Amino acid sequence: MIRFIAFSSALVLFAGLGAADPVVPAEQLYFEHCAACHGTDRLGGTGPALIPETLKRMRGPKLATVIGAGRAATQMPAFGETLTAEEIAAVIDYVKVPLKEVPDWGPAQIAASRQLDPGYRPAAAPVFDADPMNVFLVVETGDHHVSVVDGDRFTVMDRFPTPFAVHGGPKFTPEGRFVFIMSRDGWVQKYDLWSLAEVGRIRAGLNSRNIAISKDGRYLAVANYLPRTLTILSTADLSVERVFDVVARNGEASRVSAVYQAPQRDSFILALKDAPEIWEIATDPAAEAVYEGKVHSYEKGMVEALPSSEGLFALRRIEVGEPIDDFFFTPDYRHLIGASRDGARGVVVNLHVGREIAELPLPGLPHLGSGISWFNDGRRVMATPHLKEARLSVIDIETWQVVKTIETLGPGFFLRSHENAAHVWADVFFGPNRDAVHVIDKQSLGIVKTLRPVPGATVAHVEFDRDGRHALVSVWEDDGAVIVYDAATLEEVTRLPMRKPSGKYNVWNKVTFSEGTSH
Ligand code: DHE
Repeated sequence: MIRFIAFSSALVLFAGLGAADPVVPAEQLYFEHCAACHGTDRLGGTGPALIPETLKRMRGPKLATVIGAGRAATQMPAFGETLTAEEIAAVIDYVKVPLKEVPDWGPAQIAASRQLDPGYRPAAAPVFDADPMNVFLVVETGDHHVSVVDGDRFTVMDRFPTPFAVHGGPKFTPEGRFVFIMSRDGWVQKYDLWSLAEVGRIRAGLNSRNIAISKDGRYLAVANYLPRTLTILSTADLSVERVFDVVARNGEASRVSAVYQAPQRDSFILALKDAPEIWEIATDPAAEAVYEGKVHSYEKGMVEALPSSEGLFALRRIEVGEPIDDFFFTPDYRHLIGASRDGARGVVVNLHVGREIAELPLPGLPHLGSGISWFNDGRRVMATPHLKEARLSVIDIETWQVVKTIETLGPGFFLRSHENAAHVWADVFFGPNRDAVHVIDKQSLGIVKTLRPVPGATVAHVEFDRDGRHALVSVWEDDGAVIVYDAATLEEVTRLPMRKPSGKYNVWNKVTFSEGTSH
């Protein structure tokens, strides 16, 4: 091994200081052992990107364990025999250093990453006899697969590999046939639920946040952290329709906190994470919004400034008091409730008039993206968990008052219900009671039962079937399970073994924008 001397302390490994052992720079270790799969630029290859933007968001085993012991069911080998503990620590320090430069990832690079499956043959009708609108997708984060589950018989109809580290909800075309799945490394995978087959994939960003599909199902918006862009893809063939540089009015480039479809408005709505702006992008070709700014248009050349215009992808900006990190929409998509990650208050933005109209006391990191709404005693309320406090806040969305604070056994991540269900299910994701899920009466707002599906094992995320008769709960462990409960009796019906299942998504509930689910 070569001895390097001019390297920053973060990148240099001193193996046995004072002894005769060689000093091996971490960069060299990276190139020798990691670059072949993770890329010389650390942006990923057959393995995921190794950059702080992705790594600091990963839950699960510590990096040292992954490097030392490998990752089961993946091509990640164990380096415990090849590298010393100090060498492993040095590689970890190395991959935690931000990239000096973010490479260009514009329309040309995105388009070049597109891979359509040559073996894909679209079926004329579903290749199974289950109700195609009552199918669930279960994201299994343990080995990066998705299981396709028949929502009546609770059997697995297909299990397919996904890109590494899928995050957020997959998005379905309006008729429920195709689904799009996004990974934190910016890959978007298209899967045909009728044919039970992958159609293709494309890397729409280098580090991405979430995706949204347009009302007509023709466009998919991908919210990116790296680069500072919003990519719009054609859902038909995954080609690039448009890449917006996300630049605020003040000229600052910004990450996108998240993007969602607003069905009644026929638009995408996104919030900028680094600037106090909300963007609305028309998905209706007849939209009257005014376009401002610069875009990349793949078909028309690299960068162009469109004239102030109306129509498809017209952009409207709404200025707010501070950047919004996490947000929720009222079911009519008239109001957005937003919160910044460090703040203790929420703001209500009226999207029609384009300004803040109210404030809400929401300390302890409300996780508004998990919010759901329902009717309580004739008034519409929404509820949100808090990532740092053991409680749920229930808010009247006409008066903007917190009507109830429900104390829980620990901070939770997700909430779920269904129009036909009497209860809200709330996991306790953090702390000593993370094996518990509370079942809360939608009218009395009291906890009626606390289930512990597998004592000691983390419980995360609930999803209902299309009729709201069953609630599916994830046991978020490597040898975990999805447990099906009768939503009325709260008794277990069956359990399906799964590899660290996280989100579950019912086609019907998603395409109909069920009020009990997040979108
Ligand atoms: Fe998520 C959805 C943000 C950490 C699992 N998460 C979302 C969405 C956002 C978000 C904006 C909505 C996207 C959508 O569905 O279109 N998540 C964040 C964070 O800011 C946070 C706290 C930090 C981060 O890592 O970025 C975070 N999320 C996590 C996790 O640690 C979880 C538990 C495991 C993981 O996969 O990383 C996790 N997030 C999920 C899941 C959904 C999700 C399962 C989809 C929920 C749904 O029902 O739609």
